[in-house]
Amino acid sequence: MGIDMATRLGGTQIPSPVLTASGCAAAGRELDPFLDLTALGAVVTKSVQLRARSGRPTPRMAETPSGMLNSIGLQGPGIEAFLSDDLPWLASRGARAMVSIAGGAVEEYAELATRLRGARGMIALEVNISCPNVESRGEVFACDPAAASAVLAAVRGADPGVPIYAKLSPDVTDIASVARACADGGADGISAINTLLGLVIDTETLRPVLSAVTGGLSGPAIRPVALRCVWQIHRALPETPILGMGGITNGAEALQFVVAGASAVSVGTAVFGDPSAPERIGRELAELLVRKGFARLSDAIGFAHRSAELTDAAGT
Ligand code: RRO
Repeated sequence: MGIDMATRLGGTQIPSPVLTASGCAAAGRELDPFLDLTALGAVVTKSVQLRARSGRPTPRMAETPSGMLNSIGLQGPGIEAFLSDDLPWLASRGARAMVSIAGGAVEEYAELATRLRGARGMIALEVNISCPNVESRGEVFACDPAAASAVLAAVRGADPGVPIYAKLSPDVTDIASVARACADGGADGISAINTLLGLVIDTETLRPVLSAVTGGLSGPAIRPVALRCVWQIHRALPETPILGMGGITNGAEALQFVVAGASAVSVGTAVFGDPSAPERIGRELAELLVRKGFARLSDAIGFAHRSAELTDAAGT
């Protein structure tokens, strides 16, 4: 329809600003029957660790008003199987992969980045330093700027050869300072946000629904929080690209993230109800941008910040 929807993940150009969100479609196979994976900006894969992991005991998902709570606990095949099976499958489909990595120690992130160096089909790394379901809940790297920076510096030092995004948690007092620490450590971009730590109690059993007690809240319930985080990060670091996510279900909601400062968006929880959602949202976003008179997606990034009447005080 004549609008240029191309954008960049760090230095890498992608044809669409809509990506999947890590953890909501494993390594993309589940979505393949429902949409054209190659039409997405990228498939963001479930966070992979050095070793295979079965995750937390069930129940590990619960419905919430306008959202869901999960405590999957980093279930996954481990980096070896990921490299021999998942990533080659995505590459054989012609899909671009943004590979999410997670670890329990700085050195594990560095080793993962080293193992992934030069992997076919990988166009970016998302460094997940914000999983709320780690065994030691108090030790989320993204809740401490120095720890976050150390992980990003280690990944940068491993030189994976692709843009590196740091995935942040909203469960902090000042997300902009964590984003700045990640950029200083070597992140090319910021993914915002991971889930918020939440709790649901069953009023029959009077016990937490999730076996892990707490879990990560996602879906439309968290969208205003996510949007506020993108806004604050863009204001603090206007040159740093942001992959925005949190409860996006349609093009208008994606547009909110773009004008708040995101150069691309991830769609996660929405795919459970509508597996073709990322493709539909890309179409709807393009239509809306045309209706608003934009010739290029890139002209809309951060547009809401340019309004003359916004003062610095109002913008933070
Ligand atoms: O696997 C999980 O339980 C999980 C991860 Br790694 C994450 O980053 N965010 C989330 O809500 N769940």
